[in-house]
Amino acid sequence: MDFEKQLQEKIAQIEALLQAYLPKEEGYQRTILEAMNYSVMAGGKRLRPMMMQEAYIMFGGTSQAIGPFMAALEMIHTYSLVHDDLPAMDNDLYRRGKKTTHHVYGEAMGILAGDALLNYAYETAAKSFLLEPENVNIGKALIKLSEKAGVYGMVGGQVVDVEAEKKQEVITKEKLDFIHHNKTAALIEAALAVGGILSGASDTEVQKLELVARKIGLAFQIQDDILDVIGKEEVLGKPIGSDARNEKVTYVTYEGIEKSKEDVARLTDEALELLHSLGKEDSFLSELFLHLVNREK
Ligand code: GRG
Repeated sequence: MDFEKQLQEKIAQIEALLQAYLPKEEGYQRTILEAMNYSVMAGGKRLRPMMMQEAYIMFGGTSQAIGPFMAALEMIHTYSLVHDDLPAMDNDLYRRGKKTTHHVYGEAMGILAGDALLNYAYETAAKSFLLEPENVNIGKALIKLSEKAGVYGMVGGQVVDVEAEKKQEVITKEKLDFIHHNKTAALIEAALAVGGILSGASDTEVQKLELVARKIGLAFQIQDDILDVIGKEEVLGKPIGSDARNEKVTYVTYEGIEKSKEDVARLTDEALELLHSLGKEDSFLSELFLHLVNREK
């Protein structure tokens, strides 16, 4: 089967999984349940749960216990986007070609929808215990997921980013690396690491998976910065040029477009070499990484 067809099938499977775990829209708090479902089901590439599943399969995982973690990671990713779009942060009105959550439901519901998704993510991930009670790695996977999403991961990166932007600070390359590693790469690290942990990969293998993810995460962020300069709005589903408008220092500011493109390709090559060194069958994951180098959205 060709890659594009496989990709679409995997997206459809992940969306069915998400539907199964998302809440029913009922009760007095119905509005927040609708806002949660709207945010998660508004589209998106579903890369993080996809990567998690591939890492799980790579190390021989076969149980359904990965499902709750896949859904949880996409909920955490979605909450971060919902909060990032709020007036207090980027104040964006469109994402994935649709109105942002606060643009549809108002600011208060936007905040609450993010809070609700973050809580619901852990409620969902913990259901893995019910599916495979004998898997001693589920607790370890929960710790990894929460670390990568929290102050020593994505939230930490976002804090430094927001602070630098507010102060209009001339940001060093070192600080920019910190931001990218945490804000962007940390959830990709969570994806590969949790997949590996749940299927019983060794600590050394999990460390290698995290390094693969770190490189892919950085490449992904650089591509995001490139697309904000030369992307097509109708493909991206959001306006371009927001970094320049916000006078935001990005990887492209430091390195220029051409060097940035080279770095995306170099980091991807390094990640692939490391991935192959694990000695497992990884063909879809490799193809997915290569696909991301040329992504237009
Ligand atoms: C609010 C705690 C908090 C964190 C926000 C995710 C994030 C941190 C900010 C969003 C802005 C941004 C450029 C983040 C870098 C990571 C990134 C490119 C996210 C978009 O991920 P995609 O492209 O999104 O996988 P889709 O829409 O495909 O799911």
